[in-house]
Amino acid sequence: MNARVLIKNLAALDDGLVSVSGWVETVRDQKKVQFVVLRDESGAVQLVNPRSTDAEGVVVDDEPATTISGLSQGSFVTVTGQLKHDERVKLGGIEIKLESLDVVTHAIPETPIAADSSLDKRMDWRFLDLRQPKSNLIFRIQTTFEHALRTYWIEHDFIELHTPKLMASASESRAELFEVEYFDTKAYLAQSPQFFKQMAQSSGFGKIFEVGPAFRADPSFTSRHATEFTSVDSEISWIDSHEDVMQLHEDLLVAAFTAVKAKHGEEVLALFGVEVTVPTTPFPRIPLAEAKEIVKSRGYEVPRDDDDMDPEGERQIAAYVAETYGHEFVFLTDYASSIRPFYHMRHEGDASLTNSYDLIFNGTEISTGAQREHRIDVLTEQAIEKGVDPAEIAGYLDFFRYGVPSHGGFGMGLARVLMLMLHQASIREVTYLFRGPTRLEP
Ligand code: AMO
Repeated sequence: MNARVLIKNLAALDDGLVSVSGWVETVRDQKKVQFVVLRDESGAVQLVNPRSTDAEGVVVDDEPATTISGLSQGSFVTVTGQLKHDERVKLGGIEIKLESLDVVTHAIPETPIAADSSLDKRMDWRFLDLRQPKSNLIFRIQTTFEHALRTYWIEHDFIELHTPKLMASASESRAELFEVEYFDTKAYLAQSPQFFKQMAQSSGFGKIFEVGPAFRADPSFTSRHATEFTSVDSEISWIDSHEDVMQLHEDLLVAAFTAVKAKHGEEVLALFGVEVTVPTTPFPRIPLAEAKEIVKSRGYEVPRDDDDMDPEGERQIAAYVAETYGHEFVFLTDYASSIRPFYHMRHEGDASLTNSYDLIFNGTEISTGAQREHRIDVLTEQAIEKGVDPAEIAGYLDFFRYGVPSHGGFGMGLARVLMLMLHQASIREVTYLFRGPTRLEP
């Protein structure tokens, strides 16, 4: 038997006998000839089966014609046949004239979802929804994106970590914390690898990264929040300020966007109508207070003066940056201490501001980064000021008592980046299996 060929590789082959496997997308069962469009993970191809006739010219029911007549959409099959290049064939200029067709599994003919089904319905049947070429492309892009980040980290001597997701205390804040039974006690699901990526600095690891799950008991139903998401984290020692973290962050994104554009740029344009743009460095940097003024001058006032940028403010500042600098990214820097966690280092000489940033991409936050406070006395004071009981985070505070270098890092939501890169309306579209307040299945 011929070895299986991926459909995308057929075009490069000479005419001759081939074997392909995949699922049935459409069947056109005509009187004199049958057409099947077969799809696999790499593309689609037309199969053609001219019906046989008897001596009087009457069509006879032979194989594989009978099987094709009963073939339901979605069934998985293996076929062999003669590959033929023919410019007249719309689908890729090739077709396969069938010699045999084996049905591996029959699909129930009535598919539960259609192209116009609601997002929620599609998510109920995610395994079928993912058969769409667009979904398949999203996860190939994600693979390339992560691979490019990892290549950058490895080439720059970073160490990969897998920090535990079962924790004895909160890792970000007491809000949005999942509590789980843990034998005779309680454990919490990690909201971020924050504490343990900082621990690696105290351990003398220098530069680290982690790509792993993070959990937030966030009851909201926005398009950009999930209760479980993949967090892309990195942390580096010996920095002078958050500027060093921002430089690392933009270099990583340039590497990842370059790889995605090179490998998938044409397909993204064809399927999503989106041009992948490799960002130029340095990305624009705007202190938060100034960004709020800019947004105000555009006619939108961010509610409450001491608060974070809200989603509309993020969209407005992104529009300003796009118009002024032609850039899709902007670092908003120097957030007020009042809205940042206790572990962010504050400005020397102005404790009201932090050495921190948020990264906005196409109008939505994708990341938070900061220089960390590494001086144990200042860190403890800041914790107390924020209402964090030092006794509760005693293990974390110990990391700073036995020597630790200056350091900083960032956390970035993987799905947010993909959603904004591909101009998708929700992270549900770019998450393999979304988890939200009312979704635990499939
Ligand atoms: P922060 O809480 O801002 O910072 O989270 C970092 C990034 O993670 C993503 N994110 C989410 N994505 C989907 N659903 C959610 N519920 C969700 N929450 C957060 C966002 C966000 O920008 N420890 C710090 C990072 C650091 O300083 O290193 C932290 O977790 O893209």
